[in-house]
Amino acid sequence: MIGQSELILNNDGTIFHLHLKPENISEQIILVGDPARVDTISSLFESIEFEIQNREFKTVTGIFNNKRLTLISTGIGTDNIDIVLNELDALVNIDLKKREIKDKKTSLNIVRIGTSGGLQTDLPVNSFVVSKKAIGFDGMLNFYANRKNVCDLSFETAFKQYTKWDNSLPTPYVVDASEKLLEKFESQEFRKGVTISAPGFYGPQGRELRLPLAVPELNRKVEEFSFNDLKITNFEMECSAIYGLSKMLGHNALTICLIIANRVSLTANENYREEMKKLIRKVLNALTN
Ligand code: R1P
Repeated sequence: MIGQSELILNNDGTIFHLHLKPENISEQIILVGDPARVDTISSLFESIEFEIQNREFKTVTGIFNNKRLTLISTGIGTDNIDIVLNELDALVNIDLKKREIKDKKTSLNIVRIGTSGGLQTDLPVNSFVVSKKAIGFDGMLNFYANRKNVCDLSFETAFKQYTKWDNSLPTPYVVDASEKLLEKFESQEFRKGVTISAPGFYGPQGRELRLPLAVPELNRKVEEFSFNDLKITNFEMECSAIYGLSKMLGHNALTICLIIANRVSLTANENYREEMKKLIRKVLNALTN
């Protein structure tokens, strides 16, 4: 039996942060960072069955293309992903009344639609990137036992060697996307890339405003690095933890991002919302057709 303090439930029986019961969610989950993006997506739904918000976690379950989908905003960062992934898994794989892990496990399909900064000159603003691999600069997965069983250790070693990784930073971890979900995005309009998830927007992604960086040459090395013909394409802040925890818990995960800034050409599209709507439609169609 899992203790009350370890799996906190609200008085109405919902799970602590997400405020959800098992029957409120579909097995097809779409994660976004921004709660407003949940509304943008749900405005395309044929019908809405359920809606709730607590803090930055806004959930809508409804029907698109005759398929039941659940949208959840995660807010920013891998620390929030730790909450969202563990609570989603508990909703399907733990009997909340008995506080016991179920014998029969359920696998969720978890797709993140995000915004991101490009790291290669041939990846212009408004491109769509599907993350084949995620590199976690956040360190979150290192808190779980046996994370090596789900990580690409040869990629990790090559990356650490090439960048002469500074061990005062969190140890980077590398996890692959779900092959099953990747197959739905084979079209050339989706660039297949490697995505770094950083534990911050400024220093951890090499942005220098008033504070100097601990490792000023890191972004240059990241841009140059390649391994088995794969280059690192983009920076965002959630993918690594989604891939890592999904693999450990037995779920399928994929991240697709709109590039809204290019860190090499120093360009950005602050008015990205129309492009985001195009990406949303493409992803919804790919998932439901
Ligand atoms: C930073 O501005 C936020 O935008 C990106 C980053 O991952 C981070 O969450 O994604 P979202 O637009 O999905 O939030």
